[in-house]
Amino acid sequence: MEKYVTTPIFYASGNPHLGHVYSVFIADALKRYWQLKVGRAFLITGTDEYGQKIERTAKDSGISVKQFVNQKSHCFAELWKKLKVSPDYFVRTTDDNHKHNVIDVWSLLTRSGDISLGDYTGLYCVECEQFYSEHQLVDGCCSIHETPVIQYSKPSYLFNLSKHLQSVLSYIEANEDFIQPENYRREVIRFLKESDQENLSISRTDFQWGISVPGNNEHVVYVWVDALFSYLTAIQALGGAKQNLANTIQVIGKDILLFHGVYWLALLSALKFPFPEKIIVHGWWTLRGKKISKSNPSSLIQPIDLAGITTIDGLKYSLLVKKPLGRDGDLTTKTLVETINSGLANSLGNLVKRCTTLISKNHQGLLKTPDKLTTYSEQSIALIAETDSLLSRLEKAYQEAQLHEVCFLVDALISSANTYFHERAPWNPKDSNPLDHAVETLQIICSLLHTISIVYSPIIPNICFDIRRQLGIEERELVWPGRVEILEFVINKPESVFQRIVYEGTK
Ligand code: ME8
Repeated sequence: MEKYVTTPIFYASGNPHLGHVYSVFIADALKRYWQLKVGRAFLITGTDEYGQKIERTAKDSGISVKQFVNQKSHCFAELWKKLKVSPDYFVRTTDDNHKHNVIDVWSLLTRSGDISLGDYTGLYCVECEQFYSEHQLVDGCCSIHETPVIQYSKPSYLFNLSKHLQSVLSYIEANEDFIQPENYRREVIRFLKESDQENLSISRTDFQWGISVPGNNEHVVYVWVDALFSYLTAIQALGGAKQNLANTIQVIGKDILLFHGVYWLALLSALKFPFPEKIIVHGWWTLRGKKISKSNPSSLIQPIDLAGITTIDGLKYSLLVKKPLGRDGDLTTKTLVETINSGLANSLGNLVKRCTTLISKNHQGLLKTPDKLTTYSEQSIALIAETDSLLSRLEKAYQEAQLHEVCFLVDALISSANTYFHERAPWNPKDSNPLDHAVETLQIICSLLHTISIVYSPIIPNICFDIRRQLGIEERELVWPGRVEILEFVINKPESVFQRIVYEGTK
Protein backbone atom coordinates (compact mmCIF):
# COMPACT_ATOMS: atom_id res chain seq x y z
CA MET A 1 0.00 0.00 0.00
CA GLU A 2 1.29 3.47 -0.83
CA LYS A 3 2.68 5.77 1.86
CA TYR A 4 2.25 9.47 2.33
CA VAL A 5 4.75 11.53 4.26
CA THR A 6 3.85 15.08 5.29
CA THR A 7 5.77 18.04 6.67
CA PRO A 8 4.03 20.89 8.49
CA ILE A 9 2.79 23.48 6.02
CA PHE A 10 4.94 26.51 6.71
CA TYR A 11 3.64 30.01 7.31
CA ALA A 12 3.90 32.16 4.23
CA SER A 13 4.76 35.12 6.47
CA GLY A 14 8.52 34.93 6.13
CA ASN A 15 11.25 33.20 4.20
CA PRO A 16 12.16 29.55 4.67
CA HIS A 17 14.92 28.89 7.17
CA LEU A 18 17.03 25.98 8.32
CA GLY A 19 14.38 24.73 10.76
CA HIS A 20 11.96 24.28 7.85
CA VAL A 21 14.71 22.60 5.83
CA TYR A 22 15.29 20.13 8.66
CA SER A 23 11.63 19.01 8.71
CA VAL A 24 11.62 18.67 4.94
CA PHE A 25 14.86 16.68 4.92
CA ILE A 26 13.45 14.23 7.47
CA ALA A 27 10.23 13.81 5.51
CA ASP A 28 12.11 13.51 2.22
CA ALA A 29 14.35 10.76 3.64
CA LEU A 30 11.32 8.86 4.98
CA LYS A 31 9.50 9.20 1.68
CA ARG A 32 12.53 7.88 -0.19
CA TYR A 33 12.81 4.95 2.22
CA TRP A 34 9.14 4.05 1.72
CA GLN A 35 9.54 4.45 -2.00
CA LEU A 36 12.28 1.77 -1.88
CA LYS A 37 10.15 -0.37 0.35
CA VAL A 38 6.68 -0.24 -1.18
CA GLY A 39 7.29 1.37 -4.56
CA ARG A 40 4.74 4.18 -4.14
CA ALA A 41 5.36 6.95 -1.67
CA PHE A 42 4.39 10.61 -1.76
CA LEU A 43 5.97 13.61 -0.13
CA ILE A 44 3.59 16.41 0.83
CA THR A 45 4.56 19.89 1.93
CA GLY A 46 3.18 23.37 1.35
CA THR A 47 2.40 26.77 2.78
CA ASP A 48 -0.04 28.00 5.39
CA GLU A 49 -1.28 31.28 3.98
CA TYR A 50 -4.22 32.59 6.00
CA GLY A 51 -4.52 34.26 9.38
CA GLN A 52 -4.13 37.56 11.13
CA LYS A 53 -0.37 37.41 11.36
CA ILE A 54 0.04 37.05 7.61
CA GLU A 55 -2.55 39.72 6.93
CA ARG A 56 -0.64 42.14 9.17
CA THR A 57 2.78 41.32 7.74
CA ALA A 58 1.49 41.70 4.20
CA LYS A 59 -0.06 45.10 4.99
CA ASP A 60 3.28 46.29 6.38
CA SER A 61 4.99 45.31 3.16
CA GLY A 62 2.63 47.44 1.03
CA ILE A 63 1.37 44.79 -1.41
CA SER A 64 -1.89 42.86 -1.46
CA VAL A 65 -2.09 39.89 0.85
CA LYS A 66 -2.51 37.51 -2.05
CA GLN A 67 0.56 38.91 -3.83
CA PHE A 68 2.47 38.64 -0.59
CA VAL A 69 1.62 34.98 0.02
CA ASN A 70 2.27 34.16 -3.63
CA GLN A 71 5.79 35.51 -3.25
CA LYS A 72 6.47 33.73 0.02
CA SER A 73 5.01 30.44 -1.13
CA HIS A 74 7.15 30.66 -4.25
CA CYS A 75 10.27 31.11 -2.07
CA PHE A 76 9.52 27.83 -0.28
CA ALA A 77 8.82 25.94 -3.52
CA GLU A 78 12.00 27.33 -5.09
CA LEU A 79 14.13 26.37 -2.12
CA TRP A 80 12.92 22.76 -2.27
CA LYS A 81 13.82 22.71 -5.95
CA LYS A 82 17.30 24.09 -5.25
CA LEU A 83 17.81 21.53 -2.50
CA LYS A 84 16.72 18.77 -4.91
CA VAL A 85 13.68 17.87 -2.85
CA SER A 86 10.72 17.10 -5.07
CA PRO A 87 7.41 17.21 -3.22
CA ASP A 88 4.76 15.13 -4.94
CA TYR A 89 2.23 17.74 -3.90
CA PHE A 90 2.71 21.28 -2.71
CA VAL A 91 -0.45 22.36 -0.94
CA ARG A 92 -1.39 26.03 -0.60
CA THR A 93 -4.21 26.91 1.75
CA THR A 94 -5.34 29.71 -0.56
CA ASP A 95 -6.00 27.23 -3.37
CA ASP A 96 -9.60 26.51 -4.32
CA ASN A 97 -9.42 22.74 -3.80
CA HIS A 98 -8.35 23.36 -0.22
CA LYS A 99 -11.15 25.84 0.38
CA HIS A 100 -13.71 23.29 -0.84
CA ASN A 101 -12.20 20.65 1.39
CA VAL A 102 -12.41 22.89 4.48
CA ILE A 103 -16.00 23.81 3.68
CA ASP A 104 -16.90 20.12 3.35
CA VAL A 105 -15.26 19.28 6.65
CA TRP A 106 -17.00 22.19 8.37
CA SER A 107 -20.36 21.02 7.06
CA LEU A 108 -19.71 17.49 8.30
CA LEU A 109 -18.78 18.77 11.76
CA THR A 110 -21.92 20.93 11.84
CA ARG A 111 -24.06 17.95 10.87
CA SER A 112 -22.48 15.72 13.50
CA GLY A 113 -23.38 18.33 16.15
CA ASP A 114 -19.75 19.08 17.06
CA ILE A 115 -19.89 22.81 16.28
CA SER A 116 -21.94 25.50 18.03
CA LEU A 117 -21.93 29.31 17.98
CA GLY A 118 -20.90 30.95 21.24
CA ASP A 119 -18.32 33.32 22.73
CA TYR A 120 -14.71 32.65 23.34
CA THR A 121 -12.70 34.49 25.94
CA GLY A 122 -9.05 34.01 26.62
CA LEU A 123 -5.43 35.08 26.35
CA TYR A 124 -4.32 34.93 22.76
CA CYS A 125 -0.92 35.01 21.06
CA VAL A 126 -1.24 36.41 17.54
CA GLU A 127 2.16 35.01 16.56
CA CYS A 128 1.12 31.45 17.43
CA GLU A 129 -2.53 32.02 16.47
CA GLN A 130 -3.33 30.23 19.71
CA PHE A 131 -4.99 30.71 23.11
CA TYR A 132 -3.00 30.16 26.30
CA SER A 133 -4.01 29.69 29.89
CA GLU A 134 -2.44 31.94 32.55
CA HIS A 135 -0.09 29.23 33.81
CA GLN A 136 1.36 28.55 30.34
CA LEU A 137 2.67 32.13 30.08
CA VAL A 138 6.06 33.44 31.12
CA ASP A 139 5.79 37.00 32.49
CA GLY A 140 2.58 37.51 30.55
CA CYS A 141 4.21 36.42 27.29
CA CYS A 142 3.90 33.34 25.13
CA SER A 143 6.93 31.15 25.81
CA ILE A 144 7.63 30.46 22.13
CA HIS A 145 7.65 34.01 20.79
CA GLU A 146 8.27 35.85 24.07
CA THR A 147 5.68 38.46 23.00
CA PRO A 148 2.75 39.67 25.16
CA VAL A 149 -0.56 37.89 24.67
CA ILE A 150 -3.80 39.86 24.21
CA GLN A 151 -7.10 39.53 26.05
CA TYR A 152 -9.57 38.21 23.52
CA SER A 153 -13.31 37.88 23.82
CA LYS A 154 -15.35 37.47 20.70
CA PRO A 155 -18.26 35.53 19.25
CA SER A 156 -16.88 32.32 17.87
CA TYR A 157 -17.86 28.92 16.59
CA LEU A 158 -16.81 26.35 19.13
CA PHE A 159 -15.75 22.79 18.53
CA ASN A 160 -16.80 20.43 21.29
CA LEU A 161 -13.28 19.29 22.12
CA SER A 162 -13.90 17.57 25.45
CA LYS A 163 -16.31 15.09 23.84
CA HIS A 164 -13.45 13.57 21.85
CA LEU A 165 -10.47 13.74 24.19
CA GLN A 166 -11.13 10.36 25.78
CA SER A 167 -11.09 8.49 22.48
CA VAL A 168 -7.88 10.27 21.47
CA LEU A 169 -6.31 9.37 24.81
CA SER A 170 -7.35 5.71 24.56
CA TYR A 171 -5.91 5.47 21.08
CA ILE A 172 -2.58 7.00 22.01
CA GLU A 173 -2.31 4.83 25.10
CA ALA A 174 -3.08 1.69 23.13
CA ASN A 175 -0.66 2.47 20.28
CA GLU A 176 2.82 2.83 21.63
CA ASP A 177 4.48 3.71 18.34
CA PHE A 178 1.90 6.21 17.23
CA ILE A 179 3.64 9.35 18.51
CA GLN A 180 7.43 9.13 18.44
CA PRO A 181 9.77 9.66 20.21
CA GLU A 182 8.23 8.36 23.42
CA ASN A 183 8.75 11.53 25.51
CA TYR A 184 6.42 13.43 23.17
CA ARG A 185 3.83 10.67 23.40
CA ARG A 186 3.97 11.03 27.18
CA GLU A 187 3.63 14.81 26.86
CA VAL A 188 0.42 14.43 24.87
CA ILE A 189 -0.95 11.83 27.29
CA ARG A 190 -0.23 14.16 30.22
CA PHE A 191 -1.97 17.03 28.46
CA LEU A 192 -5.00 14.90 27.63
CA LYS A 193 -5.30 13.65 31.19
CA GLU A 194 -4.98 17.09 32.73
CA SER A 195 -6.94 19.11 30.19
CA ASP A 196 -10.10 20.80 31.40
CA GLN A 197 -10.60 22.52 28.06
CA GLU A 198 -14.24 22.26 27.05
CA ASN A 199 -14.18 23.84 23.61
CA LEU A 200 -11.81 24.87 20.88
CA SER A 201 -12.55 28.22 19.29
CA ILE A 202 -12.55 27.53 15.55
CA SER A 203 -13.55 30.82 13.95
CA ARG A 204 -12.49 34.47 14.06
CA THR A 205 -14.37 37.69 13.39
CA ASP A 206 -11.72 40.39 13.74
CA PHE A 207 -10.05 39.95 10.37
CA GLN A 208 -11.05 38.78 6.93
CA TRP A 209 -8.03 36.90 5.58
CA GLY A 210 -9.26 33.35 5.80
CA ILE A 211 -11.82 30.88 4.51
CA SER A 212 -15.34 32.14 5.27
CA VAL A 213 -17.41 29.95 7.53
CA PRO A 214 -20.12 28.35 5.38
CA GLY A 215 -23.36 30.31 5.88
CA ASN A 216 -21.82 33.07 8.02
CA ASN A 217 -19.50 35.53 6.26
CA GLU A 218 -18.78 37.39 9.48
CA HIS A 219 -16.49 34.54 10.54
CA VAL A 220 -13.42 33.03 9.00
CA VAL A 221 -12.26 29.52 9.86
CA TYR A 222 -9.54 29.44 12.54
CA VAL A 223 -6.26 29.18 10.67
CA TRP A 224 -5.12 26.04 12.51
CA VAL A 225 -8.26 24.11 11.59
CA ASP A 226 -7.83 25.25 8.02
CA ALA A 227 -4.11 24.30 8.06
CA LEU A 228 -4.56 20.84 9.58
CA PHE A 229 -7.03 19.83 6.91
CA SER A 230 -4.51 20.74 4.21
CA TYR A 231 -3.06 17.27 4.77
CA LEU A 232 -6.30 15.81 3.54
CA THR A 233 -6.50 18.27 0.63
CA ALA A 234 -3.08 17.08 -0.50
CA ILE A 235 -3.85 13.36 -0.17
CA GLN A 236 -7.02 13.85 -2.18
CA ALA A 237 -5.21 15.92 -4.80
CA LEU A 238 -2.81 12.97 -5.23
CA GLY A 239 -5.78 10.74 -5.96
CA GLY A 240 -6.02 9.25 -2.48
CA ALA A 241 -9.03 9.04 -0.19
CA LYS A 242 -9.31 10.14 3.43
CA GLN A 243 -8.75 6.49 4.41
CA ASN A 244 -5.18 7.01 3.23
CA LEU A 245 -4.55 9.09 6.33
CA ALA A 246 -4.06 5.70 7.94
CA ASN A 247 -0.91 5.22 5.87
CA THR A 248 0.37 8.73 6.35
CA ILE A 249 3.45 9.58 8.37
CA GLN A 250 3.37 13.11 9.71
CA VAL A 251 6.62 14.89 10.51
CA ILE A 252 6.27 17.89 12.81
CA GLY A 253 8.39 20.04 15.11
CA LYS A 254 7.81 19.83 18.85
CA ASP A 255 6.29 23.36 18.85
CA ILE A 256 3.16 22.10 17.12
CA LEU A 257 2.77 18.83 18.98
CA LEU A 258 -0.47 19.72 20.76
CA PHE A 259 -2.14 20.89 17.57
CA HIS A 260 -1.43 17.51 16.03
CA GLY A 261 -1.51 15.20 19.04
CA VAL A 262 -4.69 16.73 20.48
CA TYR A 263 -6.73 19.06 18.24
CA TRP A 264 -6.10 17.36 14.91
CA LEU A 265 -6.88 13.95 16.35
CA ALA A 266 -9.97 15.22 18.15
CA LEU A 267 -11.26 16.74 14.89
CA LEU A 268 -10.56 13.50 13.03
CA SER A 269 -12.31 11.56 15.76
CA ALA A 270 -15.38 13.81 15.48
CA LEU A 271 -15.41 13.26 11.73
CA LYS A 272 -14.90 9.51 12.15
CA PHE A 273 -11.91 9.79 9.82
CA PRO A 274 -8.90 7.52 10.38
CA PHE A 275 -5.90 8.75 12.37
CA PRO A 276 -2.54 9.07 10.66
CA GLU A 277 -0.21 6.09 10.87
CA LYS A 278 2.41 7.94 12.90
CA ILE A 279 3.28 11.36 14.18
CA ILE A 280 7.03 11.89 14.17
CA VAL A 281 8.15 14.77 16.36
CA HIS A 282 11.54 16.43 16.06
CA GLY A 283 13.38 18.92 18.23
CA TRP A 284 14.77 22.30 17.29
CA TRP A 285 17.97 23.55 15.81
CA THR A 286 19.35 26.51 17.68
CA LEU A 287 22.08 28.98 16.87
CA ARG A 288 24.13 30.13 19.84
CA GLY A 289 21.41 28.69 22.03
CA LYS A 290 18.52 30.58 20.37
CA LYS A 291 15.88 28.75 18.38
CA ILE A 292 16.29 29.35 14.67
CA SER A 293 13.15 31.25 13.70
CA LYS A 294 12.00 34.03 11.44
CA SER A 295 11.16 36.24 14.42
CA ASN A 296 14.80 36.09 15.49
CA PRO A 297 16.78 37.41 12.49
CA SER A 298 20.13 36.85 14.20
CA SER A 299 19.40 33.14 14.09
CA LEU A 300 18.97 33.02 10.35
CA ILE A 301 21.52 31.33 8.13
CA GLN A 302 20.40 31.13 4.52
CA PRO A 303 19.94 27.40 3.84
CA ILE A 304 21.14 27.74 0.29
CA ASP A 305 24.32 29.55 1.37
CA LEU A 306 25.02 26.81 3.87
CA ALA A 307 24.40 24.14 1.23
CA GLY A 308 26.90 26.05 -0.95
CA ILE A 309 29.54 25.20 1.65
CA THR A 310 28.40 21.73 2.67
CA THR A 311 26.80 20.44 -0.57
CA ILE A 312 23.14 19.41 -0.45
CA ASP A 313 23.78 15.80 0.57
CA GLY A 314 26.34 17.00 3.09
CA LEU A 315 23.83 19.36 4.66
CA LYS A 316 21.16 16.69 4.84
CA TYR A 317 23.54 14.08 6.21
CA SER A 318 25.02 16.37 8.85
CA LEU A 319 21.66 17.72 10.07
CA LEU A 320 20.30 14.20 10.35
CA VAL A 321 23.36 12.61 11.95
CA LYS A 322 24.24 15.42 14.36
CA LYS A 323 21.10 15.33 16.45
CA PRO A 324 18.85 12.51 17.68
CA LEU A 325 15.39 13.21 16.32
CA GLY A 326 13.58 14.44 19.42
CA ARG A 327 16.37 16.54 20.93
CA ASP A 328 17.45 20.10 20.29
CA GLY A 329 20.88 20.80 18.85
CA ASP A 330 23.07 23.87 18.48
CA LEU A 331 24.40 24.39 15.01
CA THR A 332 27.74 25.66 13.76
CA THR A 333 28.97 25.43 10.20
CA LYS A 334 32.33 24.25 11.49
CA THR A 335 30.97 21.17 13.27
CA LEU A 336 28.70 20.34 10.34
CA VAL A 337 31.69 20.45 8.00
CA GLU A 338 33.78 18.29 10.36
CA THR A 339 30.99 15.71 10.50
CA ILE A 340 30.66 15.69 6.73
CA ASN A 341 34.41 15.40 6.13
CA SER A 342 34.74 12.52 8.50
CA GLY A 343 31.63 10.57 7.40
CA LEU A 344 31.32 11.33 3.72
CA ALA A 345 34.79 12.30 2.52
CA ASN A 346 37.25 10.31 4.67
CA SER A 347 35.15 7.25 5.20
CA LEU A 348 32.72 6.64 2.32
CA GLY A 349 34.37 8.76 -0.38
CA ASN A 350 37.76 7.29 0.35
CA LEU A 351 36.54 3.70 0.15
CA VAL A 352 34.91 4.30 -3.24
CA LYS A 353 37.99 6.07 -4.56
CA ARG A 354 40.49 3.43 -3.42
CA CYS A 355 38.41 0.58 -4.72
CA THR A 356 37.60 2.05 -8.13
CA THR A 357 41.16 3.29 -8.68
CA LEU A 358 42.50 -0.19 -8.03
CA ILE A 359 40.03 -1.84 -10.39
CA SER A 360 40.94 0.66 -13.03
CA LYS A 361 44.70 0.26 -12.53
CA ASN A 362 45.14 -3.46 -11.88
CA HIS A 363 42.06 -5.01 -13.49
CA GLN A 364 41.60 -2.94 -16.67
CA GLY A 365 38.46 -1.34 -15.19
CA LEU A 366 36.47 -4.58 -15.22
CA LEU A 367 35.61 -6.72 -12.23
CA LYS A 368 33.71 -9.88 -13.03
CA THR A 369 32.48 -12.36 -10.47
CA PRO A 370 34.80 -15.31 -11.15
CA ASP A 371 33.02 -18.63 -11.77
CA LYS A 372 35.50 -20.63 -9.78
CA LEU A 373 35.32 -18.47 -6.70
CA THR A 374 32.85 -20.52 -4.69
CA THR A 375 34.03 -20.12 -1.13
CA TYR A 376 34.82 -16.82 0.43
CA SER A 377 37.43 -16.27 3.08
CA GLU A 378 36.38 -15.93 6.71
CA GLN A 379 37.01 -12.20 6.61
CA SER A 380 34.68 -11.81 3.66
CA ILE A 381 32.00 -14.00 5.22
CA ALA A 382 32.15 -11.88 8.37
CA LEU A 383 31.66 -8.65 6.39
CA ILE A 384 28.75 -10.15 4.43
CA ALA A 385 27.16 -11.25 7.70
CA GLU A 386 27.61 -7.77 9.13
CA THR A 387 25.91 -6.29 6.06
CA ASP A 388 23.00 -8.72 6.31
CA SER A 389 22.39 -8.05 9.97
CA LEU A 390 22.63 -4.34 9.32
CA LEU A 391 19.80 -4.44 6.79
CA SER A 392 17.17 -5.49 9.32
CA ARG A 393 18.43 -3.00 11.91
CA LEU A 394 18.36 -0.29 9.28
CA GLU A 395 14.77 -1.06 8.41
CA LYS A 396 13.77 -0.71 12.02
CA ALA A 397 15.60 2.60 12.30
CA TYR A 398 13.97 3.97 9.14
CA GLN A 399 10.55 2.80 10.27
CA GLU A 400 11.00 4.51 13.61
CA ALA A 401 12.32 7.61 11.81
CA GLN A 402 15.57 7.31 13.78
CA LEU A 403 17.60 8.76 10.96
CA HIS A 404 20.66 9.54 13.04
CA GLU A 405 20.68 5.83 13.93
CA VAL A 406 20.48 4.98 10.22
CA CYS A 407 23.58 7.12 9.64
CA PHE A 408 25.46 5.57 12.58
CA LEU A 409 24.68 2.04 11.37
CA VAL A 410 25.76 2.67 7.80
CA ASP A 411 28.82 4.63 8.89
CA ALA A 412 29.83 1.72 11.13
CA LEU A 413 29.55 -0.67 8.19
CA ILE A 414 31.65 1.64 6.01
CA SER A 415 34.25 1.72 8.72
CA SER A 416 34.32 -2.12 8.88
CA ALA A 417 34.63 -2.19 5.11
CA ASN A 418 37.58 0.22 5.24
CA THR A 419 39.29 -1.99 7.82
CA TYR A 420 38.62 -5.10 5.72
CA PHE A 421 40.02 -3.39 2.64
CA HIS A 422 43.08 -2.17 4.47
CA GLU A 423 43.82 -5.53 6.09
CA ARG A 424 43.42 -7.50 2.89
CA ALA A 425 45.48 -4.99 0.90
CA PRO A 426 44.16 -6.12 -2.50
CA TRP A 427 46.86 -4.05 -4.21
CA ASN A 428 49.50 -6.22 -2.65
CA PRO A 429 48.15 -9.72 -2.16
CA LYS A 430 50.22 -11.90 0.09
CA ASP A 431 48.62 -15.29 -0.32
CA SER A 432 49.38 -17.99 -2.85
CA ASN A 433 46.56 -17.02 -5.17
CA PRO A 434 46.97 -13.27 -5.52
CA LEU A 435 44.44 -12.67 -8.25
CA ASP A 436 41.60 -14.44 -6.45
CA HIS A 437 42.45 -12.63 -3.27
CA ALA A 438 42.29 -9.22 -4.95
CA VAL A 439 39.20 -10.04 -6.99
CA GLU A 440 37.39 -11.41 -3.96
CA THR A 441 38.21 -8.31 -1.91
CA LEU A 442 37.18 -5.87 -4.60
CA GLN A 443 34.08 -7.88 -5.40
CA ILE A 444 33.00 -7.82 -1.76
CA ILE A 445 33.65 -4.09 -1.51
CA CYS A 446 31.84 -3.26 -4.76
CA SER A 447 28.79 -5.31 -3.71
CA LEU A 448 28.81 -3.64 -0.34
CA LEU A 449 29.08 -0.19 -1.95
CA HIS A 450 26.19 -1.10 -4.20
CA THR A 451 24.11 -2.07 -1.16
CA ILE A 452 25.07 1.13 0.59
CA SER A 453 24.18 3.15 -2.49
CA ILE A 454 20.63 1.84 -2.12
CA VAL A 455 20.06 1.79 1.62
CA TYR A 456 21.74 5.17 2.10
CA SER A 457 19.98 6.78 -0.87
CA PRO A 458 17.16 8.21 1.28
CA ILE A 459 19.77 10.30 3.12
CA ILE A 460 22.41 11.09 0.48
CA PRO A 461 20.70 10.38 -2.85
CA ASN A 462 23.10 12.33 -5.06
CA ILE A 463 26.24 10.68 -3.71
CA CYS A 464 24.56 7.27 -3.93
CA PHE A 465 23.70 7.92 -7.56
CA ASP A 466 27.35 8.80 -8.23
CA ILE A 467 28.54 5.62 -6.51
CA ARG A 468 26.37 3.48 -8.76
CA ARG A 469 27.60 5.43 -11.78
CA GLN A 470 31.22 4.98 -10.71
CA LEU A 471 30.67 1.23 -10.39
CA GLY A 472 29.12 1.11 -13.84
CA ILE A 473 25.77 -0.14 -12.52
CA GLU A 474 22.91 0.52 -14.86
CA GLU A 475 20.38 2.88 -13.26
CA ARG A 476 16.99 1.28 -12.72
CA GLU A 477 14.25 1.67 -10.17
CA LEU A 478 15.74 1.06 -6.76
CA VAL A 479 14.17 -1.43 -4.40
CA TRP A 480 14.83 -2.51 -0.86
CA PRO A 481 16.60 -4.72 0.26
CA GLY A 482 19.82 -3.59 -1.29
CA ARG A 483 21.78 -6.84 -1.50
CA VAL A 484 21.47 -7.67 -5.17
CA GLU A 485 24.14 -9.70 -6.95
CA ILE A 486 25.83 -7.65 -9.66
CA LEU A 487 27.91 -9.83 -11.92
CA GLU A 488 30.29 -7.23 -13.20
CA PHE A 489 31.43 -3.78 -12.24
CA VAL A 490 32.80 -1.54 -14.94
CA ILE A 491 34.94 1.39 -13.93
CA ASN A 492 35.51 3.89 -16.70
CA LYS A 493 37.19 6.75 -14.98
CA PRO A 494 37.59 6.71 -11.22
CA GLU A 495 36.38 10.01 -9.81
CA SER A 496 35.78 11.21 -6.34
CA VAL A 497 32.14 10.90 -5.24
CA PHE A 498 32.75 13.31 -2.38
CA GLN A 499 35.53 15.86 -2.02
CA ARG A 500 36.75 16.93 1.37
CA ILE A 501 35.30 20.36 2.21
CA VAL A 502 37.75 23.11 3.00
CA TYR A 503 36.15 25.56 5.41
CA GLU A 504 38.25 28.30 6.93
CA GLY A 505 35.58 29.84 9.19
CA THR A 506 35.76 29.46 12.93
CA LYS A 507 32.02 29.07 13.65
O1 ME8 B 1 3.82 26.25 12.71
N1 ME8 B 1 14.34 23.74 14.32
O2 ME8 B 1 4.43 26.93 10.58
P1 ME8 B 1 5.91 27.46 10.81
C1 ME8 B 1 13.71 22.71 13.75
N2 ME8 B 1 1.96 26.80 9.78
N3 ME8 B 1 12.54 22.81 13.11
C2 ME8 B 1 11.97 24.02 13.04
C3 ME8 B 1 12.57 25.16 13.61
C4 ME8 B 1 13.82 24.98 14.27
N4 ME8 B 1 14.49 25.97 14.82
N5 ME8 B 1 11.79 26.22 13.37
C5 ME8 B 1 10.73 25.75 12.66
C6 ME8 B 1 3.56 26.47 11.54
N6 ME8 B 1 10.84 24.44 12.45
C7 ME8 B 1 2.21 26.11 10.99
C8 ME8 B 1 2.13 24.62 10.81
S1 ME8 B 1 0.84 22.42 10.04
C9 ME8 B 1 -0.73 22.01 9.76
C10 ME8 B 1 0.79 24.13 10.31
C11 ME8 B 1 9.91 23.59 11.69
O3 ME8 B 1 6.29 28.15 9.54
C12 ME8 B 1 9.19 22.60 12.60
O4 ME8 B 1 8.71 21.54 11.83
O5 ME8 B 1 6.01 28.21 12.07
C13 ME8 B 1 8.01 23.41 13.07
O6 ME8 B 1 6.97 22.60 13.55
C14 ME8 B 1 7.64 24.13 11.78
O7 ME8 B 1 8.91 24.42 11.14
C15 ME8 B 1 6.86 25.40 12.06
O8 ME8 B 1 6.76 26.13 10.88
